[in-house]
Amino acid sequence: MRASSDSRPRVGILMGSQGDLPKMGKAAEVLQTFGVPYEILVLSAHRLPDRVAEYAAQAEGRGLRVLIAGAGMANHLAGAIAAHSLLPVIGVPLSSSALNGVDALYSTVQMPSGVPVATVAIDGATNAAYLAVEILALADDQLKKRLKELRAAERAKLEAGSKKPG
Ligand code: RP5
Repeated sequence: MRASSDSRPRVGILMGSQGDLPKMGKAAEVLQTFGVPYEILVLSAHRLPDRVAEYAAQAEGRGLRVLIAGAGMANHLAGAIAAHSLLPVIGVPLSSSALNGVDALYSTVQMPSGVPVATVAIDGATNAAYLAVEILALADDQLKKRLKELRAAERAKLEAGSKKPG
């Protein structure tokens, strides 16, 4: 089920290395659940800087609305993407280093004023995707309805589990 009649990718999921796929693939799983068209690709801020700039500069014109960028170490892919685009950029610091992602967290979250990156938790690709869906839902009633249903279902599940026996 598509979130809109336009089938072009709405969310770009980017990662600094092919090795990041097991973590960043979780964002893709969430977007699939909501029927949000997405694309997923490897783009290293340091190894492919020209392609990062080109991708970010062209993303909005290609129909993308939110970009999710995950990288480990001090790759800082999300910041590099944000430098070249006015789309909302969600950064996912990844725990692929000896510092377990704290290095990536700091480099991703500490953006200079005016070039924001909405940073989620270390390895928080799932929440990055939920945040992307919430952003898209601002202009998509069907997505908003699905988000509300999901929250209600989770609430009901918790309430059922917290009922006193007998
Ligand atoms: C970062 O360095 C990548 O995002 C990855 O998490 C980490 C290691 O990358 P590889 O050296 O395995 O490509 O840039």
